[in-house]
Amino acid sequence: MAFETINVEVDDHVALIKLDRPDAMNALSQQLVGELLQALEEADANEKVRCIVLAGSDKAFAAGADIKEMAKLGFVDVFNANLFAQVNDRIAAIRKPIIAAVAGYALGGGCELAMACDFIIAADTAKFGQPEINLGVIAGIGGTQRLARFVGKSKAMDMNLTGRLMPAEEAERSGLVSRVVPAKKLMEEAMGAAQKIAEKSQISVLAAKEAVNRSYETTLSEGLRFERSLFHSMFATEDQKEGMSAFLEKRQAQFRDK
Ligand code: CO8
Repeated sequence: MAFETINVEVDDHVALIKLDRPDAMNALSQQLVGELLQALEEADANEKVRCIVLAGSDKAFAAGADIKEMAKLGFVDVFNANLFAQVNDRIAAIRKPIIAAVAGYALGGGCELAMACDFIIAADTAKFGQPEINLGVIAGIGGTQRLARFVGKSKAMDMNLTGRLMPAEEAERSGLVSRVVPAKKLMEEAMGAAQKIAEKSQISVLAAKEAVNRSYETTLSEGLRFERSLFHSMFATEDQKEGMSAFLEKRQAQFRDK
């Protein structure tokens, strides 16, 4: 199916999904959210794809849910439609890594979407925020929960209560993003990181993602047990033999995802 609000390209084992509503700062309309979830699921199911990069434009990763669409809704509408309820679950079910490449505004649902990815690489122009408080509502898909885990209570409260924007440099310092690069280098950096991931054994990539994500869902002792079981299971793979032999033989590993 051709998409109208996003663009998808698959090249060299990386699926690049770009949000594309330039007239609305990539606001997350229902159509865009539906297309995005479908594209993520198709990339996850595509054997050629080993890593996914999610990006917006130079001006905006996404300026949040579409306020024009939401303004007319009442409680019964959003409750019955279970508005945005699927977003977290369907993104969490994607097994391949998703890198958010953020330039410009990542606000409200845009910031939450970036946080639902596995890590965020930001341009020095990026601005993160949970400004829902200015609209008489609160964050709806993780802005009070994930943000507090990533940047701590004080900054999460500050952002959710005042609606202030956090610049890229502060976001890196606070642990919200993994790297900040000059805006013109953003896509090169994100695609380079995706290529690096694509070269690894997919078995260990999926296991590492699952293990890190488990740390946000469970106690430390349960998480450590989960990690150890996965670590032990890696020794049943051919890629473990290949990776360790290649190191000892001082050559590049040729992983076969077996
Ligand atoms: N929804 C709809 N349209 C938007 C949105 C939005 N969130 N953001 C910007 N636009 C539109 C503007 O209305 C404008 O359209 P038009 O030209 O037709 O008037 C166009 O984009 C350009 O915007 P501005 O003229 O405002 O551009 P500026 O450079 O002056 O400002 C800002 C850019 C700072 C991004 C500003 O547009 C802004 O503050 N936008 C709203 C940010 C916001 O409040 N976001 C939170 C929305 S609520 C939310 O996200 C709840 C999350 C629920 C979960 C979502 C899951 C997917």
